[in-house]
Amino acid sequence: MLGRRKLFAVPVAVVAIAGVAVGSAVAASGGAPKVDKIKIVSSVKVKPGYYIQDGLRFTPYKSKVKSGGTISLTGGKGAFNEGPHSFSLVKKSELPKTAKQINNCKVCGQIAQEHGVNPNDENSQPTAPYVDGGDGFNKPHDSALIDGQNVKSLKLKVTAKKGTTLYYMCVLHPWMQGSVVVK
Ligand SMILES: [Cu+2]
Repeated sequence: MLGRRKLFAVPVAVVAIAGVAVGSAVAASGGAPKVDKIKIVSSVKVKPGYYIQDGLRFTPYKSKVKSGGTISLTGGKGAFNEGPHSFSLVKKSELPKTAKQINNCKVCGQIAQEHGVNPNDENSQPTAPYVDGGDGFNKPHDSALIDGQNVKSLKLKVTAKKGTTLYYMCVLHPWMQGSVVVK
């Protein structure tokens, strides 16, 4: 079992989600929008004396969805062993690329705060499981939380225009990243 790594100011435990209702980010019923399935998977590789490699990630790394369609996010075995996750749109330039950027992920703290987490209070709870302005997933900082218990899966309506590439990450595990091309 992995210890929880403290990667930024907001403790992972803070993001326990209580009784989350399905919100405005969910695709409207009626019709059959194309669904893009993204899964959170977990794998750990250890080389004693050298390193532990955390293979927690979104898969596929790159995917496609129709504008107006839905991203379906679920977690596989072990996906929540290191706590909940966020699916957060960010600007491409905000994606951390180095260990230093992962350990000092500014956008991670910002998005956690947009979910209602108080960075100065370890017991602070997110008040907003969805941060999307009510208009679906179309811009940086649109974000949703998934914890594998209260929220076992997410269905996120993608309202970004055709031709857009959405870059996303988990603000709790900043190496978890991916992109979705909107067709
Ligand atoms: Cu995560």
